Amino acid sequence: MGISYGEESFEEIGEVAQNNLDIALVRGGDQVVLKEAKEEAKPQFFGGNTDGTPKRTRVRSRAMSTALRKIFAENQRIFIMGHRYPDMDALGSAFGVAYMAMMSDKECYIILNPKEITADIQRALEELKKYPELERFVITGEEAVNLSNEESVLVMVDYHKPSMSISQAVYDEFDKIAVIDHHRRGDEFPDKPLLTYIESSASSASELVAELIQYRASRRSQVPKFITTSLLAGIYVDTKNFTVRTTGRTFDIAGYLKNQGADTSLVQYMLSTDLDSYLMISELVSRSQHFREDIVIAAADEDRVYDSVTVAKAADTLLSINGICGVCHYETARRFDRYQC
Ligand SMILES: [Mn+2]
Repeated sequence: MGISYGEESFEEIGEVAQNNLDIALVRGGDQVVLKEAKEEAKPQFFGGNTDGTPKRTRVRSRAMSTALRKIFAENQRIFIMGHRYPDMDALGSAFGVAYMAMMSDKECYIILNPKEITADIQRALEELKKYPELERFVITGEEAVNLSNEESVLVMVDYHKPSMSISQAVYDEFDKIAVIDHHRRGDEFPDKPLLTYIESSASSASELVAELIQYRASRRSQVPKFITTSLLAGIYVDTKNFTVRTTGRTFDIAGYLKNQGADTSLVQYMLSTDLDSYLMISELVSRSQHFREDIVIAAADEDRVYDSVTVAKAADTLLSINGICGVCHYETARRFDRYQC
């Protein structure tokens, strides 16, 4: 909750209350932030972690790295799952977590649904074939349910809403759960997770996970090239090539990944567009119409389904056109009940 009061206008008090709510979310939720609507007022925190600071700190990331290591030490099998139709950020962060499990000498598994693979993930999986020792981590939801035991933990990466899980059966199977995400926390959330690392100021889950790896890495251990490259690709997609949500820390960690052997031309390849999807993107772009001078809407046919990557790329293409500052894909907006403007 975010609460404010004072002698300012309702609008200003409302703004401070909203801001307080944001602070509560950044701090991990489960708390109330109260602050009077005037410049010099200090916020008060109730519940959650009372003496935490609202800013993202390296101390916190180091603490998370240690906490995760402890959770891994207490378990035998580490299962990692992203959101449905995973993108490179979900896959990159999943492999990053898998690397940490490897450093703890644990068995680890990454859950993917072969029926929900987009073109960029397909290219990454092709590349993965060159790394048989990593490829064997990838399993289906059914396999995960069979493999899970008392000493198993599930790490959710790049999402936190249970209903967005690649496999609902896998989510239901676990009561020990850790969450690593960069999306603003919503209402729907797992019950009593062992660890919650939600940092909405981070560009991507890959950025968060790469930082966790950085704190654990020793000079002896070389992070496999596939993993550093996937993490970097995750940062690329979520920041649209370092143009949005990018902070100094994003560049810091990108530099670290590059020094660890990340291959930028491979990133380019993984994120490239093939002719079929290029044609679908063009199809959407060609159907766009001005809604206002600076906003266009691309409305698809009622019965035509585009995957989210295609939709996002079409929106990016339209946004790169001079004078356009908002793009709205009608079907997406209707289905997900939100506008990507
Ligand atoms: Mn992401």
